Parts: sequence; structure tokens; C-alpha cells
Amino acid sequence: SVEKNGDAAGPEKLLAPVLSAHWDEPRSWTLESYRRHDGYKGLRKALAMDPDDVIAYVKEAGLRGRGGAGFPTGMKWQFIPQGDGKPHYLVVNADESEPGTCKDIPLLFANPHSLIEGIAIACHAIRSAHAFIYLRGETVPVLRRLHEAVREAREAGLVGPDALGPGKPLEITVHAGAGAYICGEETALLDSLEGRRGQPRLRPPFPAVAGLYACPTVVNNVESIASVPAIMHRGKEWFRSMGSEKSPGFTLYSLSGHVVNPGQYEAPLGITLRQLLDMSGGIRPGHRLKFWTPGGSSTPMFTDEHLDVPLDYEGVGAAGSMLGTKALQCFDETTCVVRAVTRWTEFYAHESCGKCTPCREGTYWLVQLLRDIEDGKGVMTDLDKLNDIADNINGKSFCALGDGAASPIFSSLKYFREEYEEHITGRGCPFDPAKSTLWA
Ligand code: L3W
Ligand code: SF4
Repeated sequence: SVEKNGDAAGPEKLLAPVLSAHWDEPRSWTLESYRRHDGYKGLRKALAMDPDDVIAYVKEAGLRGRGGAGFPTGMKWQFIPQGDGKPHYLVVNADESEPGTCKDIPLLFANPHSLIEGIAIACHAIRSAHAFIYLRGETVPVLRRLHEAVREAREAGLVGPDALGPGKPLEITVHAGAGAYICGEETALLDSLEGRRGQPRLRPPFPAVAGLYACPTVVNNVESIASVPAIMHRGKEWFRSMGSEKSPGFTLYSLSGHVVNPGQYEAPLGITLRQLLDMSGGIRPGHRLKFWTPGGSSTPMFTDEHLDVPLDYEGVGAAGSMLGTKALQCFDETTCVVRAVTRWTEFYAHESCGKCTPCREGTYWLVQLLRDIEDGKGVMTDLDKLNDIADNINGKSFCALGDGAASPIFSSLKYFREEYEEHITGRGCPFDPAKSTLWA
């Protein structure tokens, strides 16, 4: 059952299981199971509609991209030029790699047909005959599952020469990446899919104009596309009955870290971390929340002061962060914030593609400074240097990876400057490694 955000009957009533409703059922990933739960009914409805009307419907539903930026999905589809004589492509970004983000991979594993049905609807809407799924390469079992789901769909005529109607083909190619975070950036992903080294392209032109093989291309996150069948089947009003005016609908939150029951929680946009913690057992017993990320490590961190911030694009934005991928990583008071930020920054330095100087050089120097501070070799002027380097990365890099690397530096200095200072005056980390579970 789907409960509207705001019901007062108990914390679990705030959940809205749609994509995750049947994950725990035996063989939930099969076509037979998906069909038993109204699968492919949204496609039937969409195929009876004019493609432009499908785009208008998704626009009116208010679905926003679930991959990090929250861009309106219907608007993105509308950007695809029509009558241009070129092939159009749909590319599904399944390169889920943002630290703390673990929603698309379980969704693909447990419910791959929601994506395939969404692909078929989207391809009908943008008049595309070929979709690509770019999957994070490390997830080999998911790759196998996707291949199997596409095979099942093909046997059932849902993929193939007449899948979208007589003479209207749909082909789906599943491609496994090679494990680079930057390939989740949409234009680097396209380069990688074309067989080149994955590095971001200059935008504009946006992929909608010149994307895969220089043709009009929609790049959407897995969850965005997988949300479309339910919207088509159950209606835009139903979708809009959840969440807020500007951020309607349900979504998957990845809850991780020092919580009793980590996992994926599907709830309306606008729910708060306090509500999610209430229904998931809270922070581990005997401890308290110290800091958390609303959308993965690339989004500025929050503290326990932000427990009641509505987790939608506007609410998180107004509180000074970004909803990003809705990856709620929670850290209790045993965690050294300097250590956590060092680990994240090492990740960005390692994953920096090297194309632009601010990010390539800046992330390297951030790591050097952070390691010095952690090792007790820091001096007070290092804090201004950290801020200065992050400032020279933020907004001056070629793609969002650079901005993401600067985020935890700024926000940790904003909320926990004394903790940095303590490392410097005390000549090392004051935290007890034996007490933290995040010490690796
Ligand atoms: C046509 C225009 N299309 C914008 C399209 C654009 C893209 C979408 C959003 O980064 C964020 C980033 C991460 N004509 C257009 C247009 N578009 N104007 O709209 O674009 P943009 O630039 O706002 O964002 P983005 O480049 O897609 C995504 C943040 O999300 N993030 C997520 C990381 C996620 C993962 C993962 O594992 N899934 O890595 C976390 O914070 O930092 O800010 O499609 O083409 N005029
Ligand atoms: Fe590459 Fe970093 Fe520059 Fe992005 S910001 S293009 S990842 S070097």
C-alpha cells in the first residue's frame, strides 16, 4: 500500500514502496512476477498515446531526475529534436558510484523489468529504437540479471522488431563499464560507451542535441526511468499526491553508516532524516548522530541540527546542501570528521580523470594537507590553505566531480573547524580507533 507523506499513524506509514514493493518476494526479478504486479500495464497505456502526449504526461507528473541533479525528466525528453532524420538514443546511467549511494544496483537486481518497461515507454516518447544501459562494471551478478531480463523481454516481444508497435523496433544493449567514477558523468559515460577513455565533454552541446555518436540522446538515471511505468499506470495525480509541489513523488533513499537498520527506504520526497531514522531503528544504541550527508559525499554535510530538513530538492537546497542521490550516510560521535573527509578526498583524487588542472592538482594537494593534519604534522595555516584550494576547485573545474570534492572540505570546516584545530594543537587525531567502526 502507498501511504501519503504526513500520515500520523506510525513511522512506517511514511514509507511508499513502489519500486521496492516486491523485492523480498521469491524470484521478484522475473517477468512472470513483474506481470503479476501490474507490470507492463503502463507501457500498454503509453503505446496507445501519441509520443508527445507521453512526454507531456511525464512533465505534468513532475518527475525529476533521480541521479543527482533533479532535472525535470519530461523536459529533458522534450529537448530531443523531432523530424531531424537522425537516430535518437536513450542511455540509462547505471554507473552508480557516488559514495553511499546504493539504490540503483539493488533495484536492477530485484526488479529489472521496471527499468525495461520504463525504457520502452521512454523510447516510444522520444522516438528512439535503441537504448543502452551503462552498468557499473563491478556488479557482475547484476549484469547477468539484466542480460537475462532483456532475454525474457525479447522472448515476450517486449524487445525486438515490433516491440513498440508494428514496424517499431526496440533494441536494448547492456554495457558494463570498467569501474571509473567519472563514467557516471553523463558525457564521460557517452565517450566510454563509444569506446574512448571516459572523460567529460564540453557542454553545450548537451547530449539532447549531440550525445551518443553525435545524435540526440537522453541520459537518465536508472531510478528515473524505472519510476515512469508506475506513473503511467497509476496516474500523474497519484504521483503528485506524494512529496511536495516542486518535488513530487516517491523515491529511494540509501541509509547507511551508524544506523541500526541500514538499507534502501522508499518514501515520498520531503520526508526527514528524523522520520527515516524513527522507522529504521535509529542511530546505534548508546550513540548520537554527529554528521551526515543528504546526497552522498559530494553534497555538503549536515549535522544533528538538520534532522528536520525536508529531504526534497528545495528543502535541502535551502538548508545549504543538495539532495544529490539521496544517499544518507550517518556518522556518530565516535567518527573523526577529519578522517572521514580525508577518505572521501582520497577517493576524489583517485577518481579525478585528470582533464582539468583545478581538480587534478587540487585534489592531490587537499589529500596531502589532510594527511598531514591527521598525522599530527599540520599547522594552523593549513586550514586556510584547505579552504583556498577547495575554493579554487569549486566552480572552476570542468565537471561536477571537482565541485563534489570541494563540498566536504567546506562543510566540515564550517561545522567542525575546532576538530581540525584539535588535530593540529594536539599533534594528531584525538579519536580512539578502537571505538569507531569507520576507521579503515
Ligand atoms: C539540455 C539544457 N539538457 C541541463 C541536462 C543535462 C543533464 C541534466 C542535469 O550532474 C549532479 C552533480 C553531481 N539543454 C540542459 C540540459 N541539461 N541543462 O540536465 O544537468 P546538471 O549539469 O545539472 O547535472 P549533472 O551533470 O547530470 C549530476 C550530483 O549530481 N551528484 C550525483 C552523483 C551521482 C552518482 C551516482 O552514483 N549515481 O555518481 C551528487 O551530488 O555532483 O552535481 O542530463 O544534460 N540547457
Ligand atoms: Fe576530470 Fe576532475 Fe576536471 Fe572533472 S573536474 S574533468 S573529473 S579533472
